[in-house]
Formats: sequence, C-alpha cells, structure tokens
Amino acid sequence: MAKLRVLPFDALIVVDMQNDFMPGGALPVPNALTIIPTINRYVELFEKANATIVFTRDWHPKNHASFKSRGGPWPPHCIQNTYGAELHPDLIVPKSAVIISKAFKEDEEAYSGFKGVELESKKDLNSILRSREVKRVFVSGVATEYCVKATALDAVDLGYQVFLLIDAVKGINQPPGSEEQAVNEMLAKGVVAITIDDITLL
Ligand code: VGL
Ligand code: ZN
Repeated sequence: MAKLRVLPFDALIVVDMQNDFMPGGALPVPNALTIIPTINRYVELFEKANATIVFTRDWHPKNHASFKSRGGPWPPHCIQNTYGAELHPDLIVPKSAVIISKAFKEDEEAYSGFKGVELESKKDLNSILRSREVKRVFVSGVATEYCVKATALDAVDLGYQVFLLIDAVKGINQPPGSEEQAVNEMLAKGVVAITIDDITLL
C-alpha cells in the first residue's frame, strides 16, 4: 500500500485514554499503557500536518445509569472532575486539541464520541469536524469493543472515511476473542486498519 499523507482535513480521534481505563484504574483495559507512545507519535504527526486532534473522554456523573449500583454493567468509572476521569498524564495533548465529553447525563449511556460535545461551545463532534471540512478520521484509544468501535461505526454512518489505528487501540477482550470480533465488524463496515508505518508527512 502506498503511504497515506496526513492532510489538514484529517482528524485523529483518541478515544477515552483516561486513568480509570489504565491498569490500576476502576475499569482497566489490559495493556492500555503500551499504546501511549504510539498515540503520542500519531499526535505529533497530525499536529505537524495541521490536522484536527480530538480526545474523547467518558465523563460520568457519580450516579450514572451504566454503573452496577443502578443495574448497569460497569463499576463506577470516569466520574467528572476526578483523577480517574483525567487523560493519562503521559499523553501529549496539544493546546489546540478538541476535548469531547460524553455520557455526562445521568440516565444516558453514550459509547460513541459522536454522542459527545465540547463542553464550552456545546458543539457536538460531527459539527466540529464538518465545520473544519474533515473528510477522514483516524481512530485510536480504548476500549476497542466499546467506545472505539461505536465511534468508528458512527463515523462510517456519518460519511467519513474511517481508518482504525490498529497499533494504537486496546480492548478489554472479555471474553477472549471479543476484541478481534470488534475489529472484524469494523472492517466489514468499510473501516480500513492501518499502522503508523502506513502514514507519512510528506
Ligand atoms: C467504555 C465501558 C464503559 C469505553 C466506557 O471507553 O470503551 N467502556 N464506559
Ligand atoms: Zn463509561
């Protein structure tokens, strides 16, 4: 495959690289720390190309409907304004990055970044990307089977060309095989899996 050149109308989406999803956190994704250096390399490439860089974050109120205490599947995690909800400190987060918060309403689950908003402007991710004339999105982060998959598939439905950064995602993989299944689902819907070696600046 010829290398892909990163263009100003591209967007990197880094999904939910928050402390609670890292080992030791409330809802750990195995080996999630190992993708941070690769994500940082993508961030630097996209920054140099003047492309859009988006970080999504799970941003739950403390009584969120997805928590076990309310009959949901998950332990409490990513509670607004706590350490667990912060992006991991080793991530490079440029000043110009767009931060998208999601699942901040008590009674609504939202896995996809496209269900989130930039809190200050209240703009949703699709409007932000459309106003910047973004055509292609490159998705990384955690968890492959949940928020990464939901974000990538919404992007396909919204008409973006979608790349999955396969060297920069991690799944919970419970039961084993579920991460691979999620990747295959994305590929079947037109998502293209690439690694950092498939990308170039010039
Ligand atoms: C996620 C489970 C619960 C994710 C968020 O970021 O994939 N998974 N909340
Ligand atoms: Zn959550």
